[in-house]
Amino acid sequence: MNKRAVLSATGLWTPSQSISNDELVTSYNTWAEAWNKEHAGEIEKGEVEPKPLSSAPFIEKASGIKSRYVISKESILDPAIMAPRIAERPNEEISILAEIAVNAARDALKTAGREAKDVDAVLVACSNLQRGYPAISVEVQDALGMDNGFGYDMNVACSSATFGLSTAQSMIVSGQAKSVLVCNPEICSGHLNFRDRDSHFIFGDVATAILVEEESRANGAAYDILGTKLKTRFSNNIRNNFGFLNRAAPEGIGKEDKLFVQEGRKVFREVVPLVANMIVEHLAELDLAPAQLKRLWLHQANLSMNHFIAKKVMGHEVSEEDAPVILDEYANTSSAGSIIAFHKHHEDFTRGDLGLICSFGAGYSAGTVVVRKR
Ligand code: CO8
Repeated sequence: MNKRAVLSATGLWTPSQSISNDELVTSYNTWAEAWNKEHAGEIEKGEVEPKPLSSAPFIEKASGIKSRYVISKESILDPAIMAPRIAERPNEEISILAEIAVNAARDALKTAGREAKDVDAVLVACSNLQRGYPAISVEVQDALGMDNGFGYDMNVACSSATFGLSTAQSMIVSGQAKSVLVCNPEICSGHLNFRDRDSHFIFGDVATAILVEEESRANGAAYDILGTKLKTRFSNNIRNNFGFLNRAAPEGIGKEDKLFVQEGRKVFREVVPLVANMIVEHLAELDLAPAQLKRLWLHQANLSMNHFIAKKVMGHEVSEEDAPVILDEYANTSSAGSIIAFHKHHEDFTRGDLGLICSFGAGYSAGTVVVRKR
């Protein structure tokens, strides 16, 4: 008989520094005004467009974001730099991505009352991997002190965590592993263009972890994983052309598309129906009605996007209790967003309560995971 998988615990690591919309906008506008002054002649001749100014009220109204946590605040806000500054580390030292993954992993293990030796596999599933090899997950495995098992890295952009959860579930069901740690270290500030007015406010840094175990190991705090559903559909509307072949291009590093770029409006329009339909389909496949769900832990990219999706699924306006928001404090943390929402808003669940974790983003990619409190 197939084994069954449970979500035993989640973990969270949050950077100590946070940037408010006002701070971010002051930095951007200082840079933009200086740039416009420097290029006044060309602007007057119509040779270049002036840099438009950003606005904190716009950011909050358009996205719901009020602040974001970052690893390197000072350099991001310095108009002369406007990027994180994270020093390279010697090979003998743990890499920053592995370090924050380990912090979140330890939090999840502690919550579940487990030790690293109880874990068979580590998946590092996130949007931006620090290097090609050795896999970050193998470094995490080593840093946690796991003597056995294996690890590999996965990237499905904002859906990395739900795809990772689904992979972990499959490993348990097939008998390949009894306990899998899925880590989502997201240093989004590394790939964000802080000089692009349309996207400079979108992302923050964080790490989450999810412990998925065989049912026989579960304690009372765990959640049955009733089902997972994954979907991808190719789109150029969210794209980042950074990669190892950049140095091979005769034209050099080239355009600003080696950082995050998106057509935000198109993403909004196309992803809302895709995700709402997917949730309804997934619930129907499990013989569940939307009204049976106590909570939607949705991807945290845009507040109105979540309102539209939740309303389409539930058939009525939803409260913050039905679909919690962490976007205001954390901004978009890519794959970690729905996991932070779950982590911070599940303690009131009692036996039998149903909820849905849902991600969506670049690819396009979307993942849904239906869970029931044991
Ligand atoms: N300040 C003031 N005005 C602004 C600003 C600003 N900062 N930005 C834009 N405006 C102006 C525009 O110029 C425009 O003016 P006009 O009407 O005169 O042309 C007006 O405001 C409206 O602009 P938009 O149409 O762009 O504004 P929207 O209301 O659409 O809001 C959003 C923009 C918030 C970006 C919104 O479209 C959105 O959130 N869309 C969904 C995006 C989304 O979900 N993306 C998912 C990406 S995440 C992902 O997949 C992970 C990728 C990997 C992570 C990598 C880490 C970096």
